[in-house]
Formats: sequence, C-alpha cells, structure tokens
Amino acid sequence: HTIGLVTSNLSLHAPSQIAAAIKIQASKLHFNVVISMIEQPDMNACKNAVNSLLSQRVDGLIVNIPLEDEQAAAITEMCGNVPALFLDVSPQLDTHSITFDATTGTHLAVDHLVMQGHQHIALLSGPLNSVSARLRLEGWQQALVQHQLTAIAQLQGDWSSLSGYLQTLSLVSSGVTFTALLVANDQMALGALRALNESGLAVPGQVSVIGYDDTEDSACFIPPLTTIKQDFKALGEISVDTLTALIHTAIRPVNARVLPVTLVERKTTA
Ligand code: IPT
Repeated sequence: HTIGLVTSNLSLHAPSQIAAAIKIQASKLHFNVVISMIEQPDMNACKNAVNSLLSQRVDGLIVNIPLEDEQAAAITEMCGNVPALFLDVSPQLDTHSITFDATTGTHLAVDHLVMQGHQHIALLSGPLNSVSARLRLEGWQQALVQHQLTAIAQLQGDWSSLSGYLQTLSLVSSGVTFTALLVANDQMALGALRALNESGLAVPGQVSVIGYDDTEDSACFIPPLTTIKQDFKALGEISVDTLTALIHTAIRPVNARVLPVTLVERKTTA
C-alpha cells in the first residue's frame, strides 16, 4: 500500500517535520510514502503533483499545500475514488482535513503578552496567499481588539528566517516604538532575533518575541524561543491513521478535525 504526500517546500522546517512524522507513522503501518514537492504554492504545480501521484497508483493522498476552498474542492474532484486528506485549508471547509486551532494559538500568544503588560505590539505575518498565514493574522487582530488594542505595525514575510530578519530590520529603522513582536512562525522569529540583536535591542529586556510552530530548533535559539506549539508528530500520526482508515472504507463521512495548540513559555518574553 502507498500513500502519496503532496507537500510545500521541504526546505521549510514545518513541512519537513510533518513529512518526517508521516513517513514514520506510515512505516509502522507498512505503508510506503511517495512524496511530490512543490517549491512555491501554485495551483497548476499542485494539480501536476497530484496527477503524477495518481498515475503511480497511490491508495490515498495527504495534501500539505496551502489551498483555497475551491482549489481543495478541485483536487478532491480530480482524485475520484482515491481519498484525499488536506492539512493546510480552512477548518470550515467541508472536506477531509486536519488542521491546528489558529484561534486558540493566536489568542494564547496575545493574552500572554498583554498579561505581561505589553501594549505596543507589532505583527509579522506569513505570506497572505496562505490560508494559515491569514488565519493567524486575523486571530491576533481579534485577540488584540478584545484587549482594546490594535497592532502598532504590521509586516509580512515569506516564512523564511531571512524575511524575518529583513522585515524586523525595516520595522526597527521605521522608528516605531514597540515592546513586543508576534511572529507567524519560528523561522521568521529566528531572523527577528538576529535583527533585534544587531540593532542593540535586548530580548526580552526591551522587546519580547513570540514565534509559532515550536519546530525542533526553537528551544536552542538565543534566547530559547517562547512559541505556540503545533504538535507535528501528532499531526503526522493522526493524518496517516485517518487516511488509512479512509482507504479501508467505502463510506467516508467528511471529517474536518482541528488539533489543539499550546503556549510554550521559554526565554524571549517578559
Ligand atoms: C505552516 C507553518 O506553520 C509555517 O511555519 C510554514 O512552514 C508553512 O507551514 C509552510 O507552508 S504549518 C501548515 C500545516 C499550515
């Protein structure tokens, strides 16, 4: 039996840790995994990847590419009888999906900062053509409003640490005073830490930073990163278990499952 995995760029930490977790769980269940990677999110590339996996006769597909509702529906349609499970779509979508609870994640981060007395909070979002990046940005904004606050600045990166570095440098040089920075993933937070360090701003003395993901390296950043944990090992296990169950049944009621997230408090917030 074979599972097809269509994934975003594996040079990013989160997709690579998800792919590893999928591979490990699939091996336990004696399934092969065939991977098709897309460098940049792009619907045509995604369709080609799905077609190539289908022509290799995979029994089911896991799709970890950011997709809009219509795009995920089109992929499901293409798959016909082969079940497809989506990891980066809106949790509201009527399809087989497993996603993380972005509302809770973003509210945990904002509440943590506000409890520490922060009022001048800047946002560094992911690329807004990604559903998850938009959900995180909207979640932060809603949570700020609940505390009668609005973001003091809003920047956008592309998930890479370099973009986090460059965006944070531009934030610092804009002259806006901020005491905390919410970052949409740990890799951009890594770049932000370098930019703050080079600008002579102490973390957490002058600026607090919160990441998102809790990928494996984040505990070893300087200082160790406070972040929102998305449990990628659990995601890998649950996706493989869910997909293999779908493969083995003819009746497949749609199940959009949302996994919990937690705040991991380390040394970048005070
Ligand atoms: C999402 C990560 O949180 C982000 O850091 C980035 O790597 C992105 O993937 C790449 O697509 S996690 C995904 C399951 C929404």
